[in-house]
Amino acid sequence: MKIEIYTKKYCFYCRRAKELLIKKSVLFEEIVIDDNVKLYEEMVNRCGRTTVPQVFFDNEHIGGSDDLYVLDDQGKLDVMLISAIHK
Ligand SMILES: N[C@@H](CCC(=O)N[C@@H](CS)C(=O)NCC(=O)O)C(=O)O
Repeated sequence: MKIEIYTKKYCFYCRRAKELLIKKSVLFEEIVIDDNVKLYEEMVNRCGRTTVPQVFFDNEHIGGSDDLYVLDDQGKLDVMLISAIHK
């Protein structure tokens, strides 16, 4: 599964989201947008949100950091990651 995360350098929520993905031992592509308007617009076009981080699993919008942690608390994140391995 392709995991992408749009981030900015000095962003607490981005760090938090990445920490969770690292804890899950999954590889992800980090797209650092900072002042890159093109990448920012790409992110907004893909999910309609303007804050970072924004996470995508196989092009599907998963959400921001809080969303990721909610999925984890519900046990759904592990299910998504494990089922992707067995696809
Ligand atoms: N609830 C969101 C909060 C994300 C958030 O507030 N991110 C800040 C940066 S740490 C942001 O994007 N602010 C608007 C901006 O930088 O343009 C989440 O968990 O992802």
